[in-house]
Amino acid sequence: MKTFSAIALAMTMAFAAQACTSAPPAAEAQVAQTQPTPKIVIYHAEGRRSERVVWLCEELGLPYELKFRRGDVAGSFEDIFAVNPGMRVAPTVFYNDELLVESGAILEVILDRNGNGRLVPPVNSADYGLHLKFMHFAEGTLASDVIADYRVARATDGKAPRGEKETDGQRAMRFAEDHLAKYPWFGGSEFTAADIMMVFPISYAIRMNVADPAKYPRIAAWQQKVEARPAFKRMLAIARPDGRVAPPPSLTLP
Ligand SMILES: N[C@@H](CCC(=O)N[C@@H](CS)C(=O)NCC(=O)O)C(=O)O
Repeated sequence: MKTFSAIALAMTMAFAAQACTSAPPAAEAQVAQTQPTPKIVIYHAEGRRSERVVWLCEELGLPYELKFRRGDVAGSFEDIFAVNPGMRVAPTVFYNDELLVESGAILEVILDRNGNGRLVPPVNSADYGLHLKFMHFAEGTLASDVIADYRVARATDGKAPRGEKETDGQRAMRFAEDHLAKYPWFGGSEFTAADIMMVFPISYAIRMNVADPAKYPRIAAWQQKVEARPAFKRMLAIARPDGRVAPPPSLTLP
């Protein structure tokens, strides 16, 4: 099985070398004090939700091993099936010997055990409720509604929905846009793991033409901010080195 290890990449790519060692020393020391550094193995497919776990580890400066077949999404999924036959899904993650699925839950496990308070607002703050809302909204509402819109369109005329009546996915995008009128980040005043969760369904909605980007200028500005983060760029270089591989086709614009 051909695999790619973030650690191996870090040895050969100058910027990746920075990637795996770029957390502030103080933060790394804190992680070491709270929990022993785990062995995290991320089963990944390029352009898929497993990028969230890579990005989180990069933000936290946690070491991880990344397994995927470069340029071969179907092959990457075969490797996932071999270790997780009950649920062939990306991300599939081993945290030491625990097999984890469901990206939001995986992020929460890592944050609870090794985050040392980073990327989550204090539990008693007003931001905490916002953060948790969008941690769950990302998959529970936005991703499911946007993907349902996409599938309905693909099963019918293949056209981007651009009628006056909002689709469920567009309604969810508007809800996110309205939130950003009041707060700079999905978790309130600071960048949190909720922002990591929101990137996939938002970029899917825009890329697949489910939603018209002109209607969501705050989302567009937020996307620029998150994509400018050094940890996001490191994630792209490591987990999506050749850009998107085998992306599904976008809906046809009118
Ligand atoms: N809610 C799950 C969704 C995971 C999911 O559906 N992942 C996609 C890739 S983005 C997948 O593995 N699809 C199966 C396939 O393409 O065969 C999560 O957030 O982890």
